[in-house]
Formats: sequence, C-alpha cells, structure tokens
Amino acid sequence: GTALLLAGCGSGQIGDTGGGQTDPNNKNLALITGMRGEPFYVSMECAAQQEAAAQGYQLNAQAPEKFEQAEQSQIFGSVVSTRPGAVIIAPTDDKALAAPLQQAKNNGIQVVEVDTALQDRSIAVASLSSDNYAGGKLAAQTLAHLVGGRSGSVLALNTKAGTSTTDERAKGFEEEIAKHPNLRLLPTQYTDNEPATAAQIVSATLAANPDLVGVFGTNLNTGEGAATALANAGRSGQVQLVGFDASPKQVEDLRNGRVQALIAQNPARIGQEGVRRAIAAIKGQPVERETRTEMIAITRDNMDQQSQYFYKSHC
Ligand code: T6T
Repeated sequence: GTALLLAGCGSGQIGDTGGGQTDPNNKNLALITGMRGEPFYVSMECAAQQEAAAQGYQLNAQAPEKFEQAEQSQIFGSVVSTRPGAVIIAPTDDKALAAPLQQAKNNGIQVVEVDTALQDRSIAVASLSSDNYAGGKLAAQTLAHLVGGRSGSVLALNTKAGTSTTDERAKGFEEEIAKHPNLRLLPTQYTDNEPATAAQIVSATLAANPDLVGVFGTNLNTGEGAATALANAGRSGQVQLVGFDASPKQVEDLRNGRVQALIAQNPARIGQEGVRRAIAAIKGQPVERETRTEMIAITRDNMDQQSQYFYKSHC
C-alpha cells in the first residue's frame, strides 16, 4: 500500500517570550492567515475560533484576498493598531514580514506562527506546522510507488519563492526523487500560487516532455491546476498526480481519478494549538517553541477511512 506517515506532535524547546510587556489580562487575539476563503485556512480559522470562544477570548480573523505579502503587511498594520495580546499569523513571505513582526513583539504583542514561518526563528514565541520537508519526501515516495517500474520525467510545481512551507516540500521531494534512477526530475517551476498558471505549465511540460510520468503539486492551488491540465489533455491517471492538501475539489478529483494521491495536513489542529500557544504566551506561561502536526498520504483506496482529514470550505 501507499506509504503513510503520522508525524506526531513533535516537542521542541520552550520559547523565549522576550519582547515588550504583554498585559496578561488581554483577551483579544488576532489571526491573519495567508488567503481568504481557501479551505486550508478556513479549516484552521474555524478551529481557532472555536478554541478562542471556549477559553473566553475574542479572535479577530483576517486574510488578504490573495496569497500576497503586500496586502498581508497592510492587514497586519491595522490589526496591530487594535492592540491584541497576540497575533497568530501565517506569514506569506519568510523575510518580508520579519521587521513588522519584530516591532509588534517589541510593543508587547506575542507572535505565534501557524503553517508558514519566518527564516528568523527568534521573533515568534511559538511556531506550528506540518513537517513540510518530510511531507515533500512522503509525496516523492508516494509518487514513485504509483509510477512503479516505468521510467520518465517528473515535475514539481512550487508556489512563490519565499513561501517556507512549499519551499521545504519541494526540497524534500527533489532529494527523495533523486534516489529513484528511473525518474528524471525536471526543474521545479513556480506558479505564483495560481491554479491557471499551474495548468499552463503542466500543458507546456506535457508537450515538451512526452515521457512525463508524474507531477507533484506542492499545495492546493498547484494541485488543482495540474489536475485540470491533465484532464484537458486526456492524460489523467496516465501521468500520476500527487497533490498536497485536501480541499473539497482535491478530494473530488481523487475520487474521480484526476488525482492519484493527496498529502493531507491537519490545519484545524494547527489553528486550535496556535490559539492555545498564544493564550499561554499572553499569560507569561512557558510555551513549546516548535510543534509539528501530522500529515497523511490519502489514496482512493483509503480515502473513505480518512475523511476526518478533508478540509472545510466553511465552518
Ligand atoms: O498548503 C497550504 C499551506 O500549508 C501553504 O503554506 C500554502 O498553501 C496552502 O494554504 C494551500 O493553498
């Protein structure tokens, strides 16, 4: 069967709360995800709202229209001016958000990273995500298994350079594919996190590389676009497609044979635990610095047993 990975909740060091003074009685939290209305973040936000309410906190959830640094920075600025005790954020760029986040921290706002992270590990008090490097390796193992003994080229579709998660997935994927001499890895392509761009790249790759045997979409949008392109070319199921995430459309594509496997994350758990870390940090309690949540490889054969991993498009 297909490789299955359940990376449990990894424990890290206790974070340094540092920064300016936080009022331990502040009951306001903010959550800034990477993109509005996208099922990974919707699932994260629903669970975060539920946890905040259960603990008697207000959660102001915001997101940019697109997965885009400039708009997210603007939202961050306006959220900070409302003085929440903590900002739980999925930074859309691993460098550009560092300065404003450091400044917020200096002003006594606790920073918790969810999913994506900054390169500078000294700013956030806690960081929660899948082990994305391991997820990329799992995707490569799953794809190699699906391709079997055939030889041919393989394509990975990344989103935007500087997105910590998909960069790690692409790296893990590339390193693992290199262990399979029958698979020739084409240069990884960037899609700007646009499904239409992913579809165009896959169409062009099919034309230029008739030996294409596999595609890895490093996230929801790249995978959805790749599925469309393969279906339009009449190549679904011939070119093996492994996606990351489990949106309603991705799950439907798995069921109807447009996608052969999905590496699902647990965004709800990330949202729930993110709120818990934020509240502990506000209260000055010790906080685990790094938390890794589980992932799982889902195929058509096991999908009905794994429906708890499917993402939501509304709460
Ligand atoms: O794959 C998720 C998330 O983990 C990544 O950081 C950005 O893209 C998604 O939100 C899916 O669209």
